[in-house]
Amino acid sequence: MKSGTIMFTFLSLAIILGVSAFLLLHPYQKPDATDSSSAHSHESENTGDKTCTGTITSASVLIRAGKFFPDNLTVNRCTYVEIFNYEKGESLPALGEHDDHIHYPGFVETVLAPGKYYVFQATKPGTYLLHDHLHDATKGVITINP
Ligand SMILES: [Cu+2]
Repeated sequence: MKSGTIMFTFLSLAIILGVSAFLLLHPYQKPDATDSSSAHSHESENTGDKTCTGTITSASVLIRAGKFFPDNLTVNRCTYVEIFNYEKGESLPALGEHDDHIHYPGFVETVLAPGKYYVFQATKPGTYLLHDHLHDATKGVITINP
């Protein structure tokens, strides 16, 4: 009788876990199913051509000794680009020429303390200059493939 009770308890737990897992996983399929890519096409003129789906990839750029490493980075569209401040002082990564910054969709100019990083998703293809606004001699180039 006791082992029967234990078996029943285990089976109940297994069913609860199974249902929970199903309920947890199920909602994640909804955004894809209800994805209306045409609804926002006019508004998203400035935020890249298409939504980003599929595998998440990332790439890193370091600011160190007054330089970007690499100083010329090429990534595929939708890549998450991490900009690390490995300087001893603050940095302020910005896109475009110094004092004539480009407003890239989703890119927020952020002061980085030493050891901090900033991440943005490269949604809009093109070739952009990259500089440290606090040290405008620190320059690089980032190319985002279509
Ligand atoms: Cu600047």
